[in-house]
Amino acid sequence: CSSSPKPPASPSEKCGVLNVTKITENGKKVRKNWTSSWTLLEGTTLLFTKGQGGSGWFGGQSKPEITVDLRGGSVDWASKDKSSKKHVLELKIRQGTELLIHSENDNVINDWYRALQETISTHAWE
Ligand code: I3S
Repeated sequence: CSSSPKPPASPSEKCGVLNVTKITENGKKVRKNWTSSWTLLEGTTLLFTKGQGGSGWFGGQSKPEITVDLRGGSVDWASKDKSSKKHVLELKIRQGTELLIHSENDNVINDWYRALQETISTHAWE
């Protein structure tokens, strides 16, 4: 989050490029559409924008494609039947929406797993 207006980043602020797809919306299964997305975690909000090649979305004209409130959600490693890829997280959020989040890099995805879990558990009672 180098272009963040308030460095240094707090633990609840994180960004990077991830592959993301919705798999369920309003409790209904939807067709996968893996998209490389610039991803920003800020507080309890997770935003995805279409891949910007790492330039970020501050100062860019791109608008968030998906905005997620993590409160009341859950994150876990996706089971094999959800994706054939390695390093995939399954994020369940309110209103019956499920996303898969993937990175080729296991350090990257492990960091995201920790950050998302920390955010969700910290705000579990809100
Ligand atoms: O769960 P699925 O249906 O096997 O997911 C795969 C498909 O979405 C596939 O696209 P099309 O079948 O729409 O062409 C994607 O290319 C694959 O990446 C999906 O599977 P993985 O296992 O990569 O999530």
